[in-house]
Amino acid sequence: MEKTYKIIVSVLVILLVCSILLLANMLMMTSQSSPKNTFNSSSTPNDQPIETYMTVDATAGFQNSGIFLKQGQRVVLEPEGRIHLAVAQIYNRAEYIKPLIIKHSPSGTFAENIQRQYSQLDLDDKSDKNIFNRNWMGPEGESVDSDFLNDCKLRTDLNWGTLLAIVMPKDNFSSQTDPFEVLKNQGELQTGQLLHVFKKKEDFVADRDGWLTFIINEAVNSQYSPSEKSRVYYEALKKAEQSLSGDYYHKIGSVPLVWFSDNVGAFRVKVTYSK
Ligand SMILES: [Ca+2]
Repeated sequence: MEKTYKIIVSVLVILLVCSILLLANMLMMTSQSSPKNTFNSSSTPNDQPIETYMTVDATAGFQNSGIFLKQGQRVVLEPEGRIHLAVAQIYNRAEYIKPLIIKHSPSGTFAENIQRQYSQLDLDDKSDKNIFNRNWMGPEGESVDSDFLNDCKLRTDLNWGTLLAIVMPKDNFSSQTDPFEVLKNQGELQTGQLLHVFKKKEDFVADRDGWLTFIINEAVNSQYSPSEKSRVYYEALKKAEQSLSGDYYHKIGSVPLVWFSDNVGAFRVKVTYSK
């Protein structure tokens, strides 16, 4: 009887040891596979780069993409599209195309009445109504001289119309706010911190936490501009605005962004980033 009891106890002990070993083995396997499973289930979606598109209007000031970046975060920017900074010149050019074709075609190509119809335009007259030296441009902008606005550009060292990007710490501005006032209210950011996006830019790194924001390089009249001319033009236009206050047919609109108001077109920017 005692022998039988010992055998039963021994079998139970063996079963207990086997159970413990089996349980330990299962726990070890679980602990080894756990990080892999966690990695697969939670980090893969975050590792997928996010692709989104932002339209940058040529007529607006700073435009917030709504993308919040952490300092040091890398973003790929791919711009495309065309803008024009002087819409009147588009009409001027269109007016001259037919007269120029007629003028440079062999005589007899066009009937007398057609020639008379288009002969009144005069290229020797260099008034604003006849000039068309500015063109549609891509994000690299256009290198042309302005008769009195060169010093008023946001980035005076870059082409007119160049696409510019910056990270704004606060989102308390609109696309209609004076761009120099926006920079001042963001903690005295400088125009030199506006980075150009000529073409696909793979080395854009957020230099602070904030909102990815775009604007084109255009002249601004502002009391906050480092350019004296920009401040003088701002005051002059404010006075002009007052003098026209009773004039229903003549409105200046936004004084800081008045040079944006005759722009047309937009850039589309593909933004690729990871959360
Ligand atoms: Ca303009």
